Amino acid sequence: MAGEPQADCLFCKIVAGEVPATVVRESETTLAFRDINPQAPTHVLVIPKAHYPDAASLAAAAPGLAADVLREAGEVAAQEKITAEEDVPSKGYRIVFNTGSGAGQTVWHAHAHVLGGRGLNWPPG
Ligand code: IU
Repeated sequence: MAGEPQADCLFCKIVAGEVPATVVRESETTLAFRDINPQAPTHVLVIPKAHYPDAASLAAAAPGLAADVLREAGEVAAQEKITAEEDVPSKGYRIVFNTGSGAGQTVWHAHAHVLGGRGLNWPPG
């Protein structure tokens, strides 16, 4: 059922405390932890505790929860001191939801990547 924990889901196991993670923030509905393979000085994943396979299905089924994830992504950026500063190229951050294997999604539990701490190129690879 939508939102229910999935036995074979890595991020559900992190939420359950069965797999370790370096948690940087937690709310009633979300968890934020450091990516094990960081692509920038700050690389934090923000997930809903409930299981939805990707961002679009999360937003469709539980829009309030999708908003919680986005708000927490902003709080992570503030906590990590990577929010935008005029004329400081290493400031500012990116929120990314890889969606589908062709776009790089490897874990089928919705997650926002919060990336920053260096200048970020556009377009992304
Ligand atoms: P993706 O957008 O689905 O590719 O993101 C999954 C991320 O989960 C990826 O950046 C991995 O490095 C990260 N990750 C993790 O943080 N901890 C883990 O145990 C595993 C993957 I497996």
